[in-house]
Amino acid sequence: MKEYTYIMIKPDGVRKGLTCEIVKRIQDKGFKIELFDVRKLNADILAEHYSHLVDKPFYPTLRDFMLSDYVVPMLVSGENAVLGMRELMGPTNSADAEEGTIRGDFGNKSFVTENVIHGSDSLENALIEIKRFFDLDLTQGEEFNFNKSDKILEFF
Ligand code: IDP
Ligand code: MG
Repeated sequence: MKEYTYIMIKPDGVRKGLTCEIVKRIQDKGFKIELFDVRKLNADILAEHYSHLVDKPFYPTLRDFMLSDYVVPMLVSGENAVLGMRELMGPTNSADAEEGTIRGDFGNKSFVTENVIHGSDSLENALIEIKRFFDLDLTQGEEFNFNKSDKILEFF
């Protein structure tokens, strides 16, 4: 089934100049980047995005990191895109991530927060995150005709 997932290069990935390398890895795996953006997040959208973590002691560190620089939100599609992207990324802690995964190759192995990339963890959350970051109402498995020029005008 054609799936949609929400991917976001985090500030450490942008600062390390990894945007093109990550885009290439996503495309080489056969996925399509439907929408691509560069922007700074604000505290409100981040607290929504990480609502499962706002009460954790490390949340202020995570928030300051995520707001520290530009991020690259992407809407990615393809067969098995949600799980396939999680595999390409590797596990949350870069120290546990295998070589050849994005986090394994580029994440900070001494600091779990700096793991370069976000990817939705379920089909349902992917749609919620796509709505949150791109204001699009998608359905998994359905074709959608993306009007890229509209989105570019909307977000820049
Ligand atoms: P995920 O990004 O692999 O889905 P989540 O548990 O949703 O992992 O956590 C979101 C992000 O919060 C992680 O990618 C990482 O940047 C940060 N994070 C998760 N757990 C910790 C922790 O124990 N200490 C510090 N930062 C963490
Ligand atoms: Mg997560």
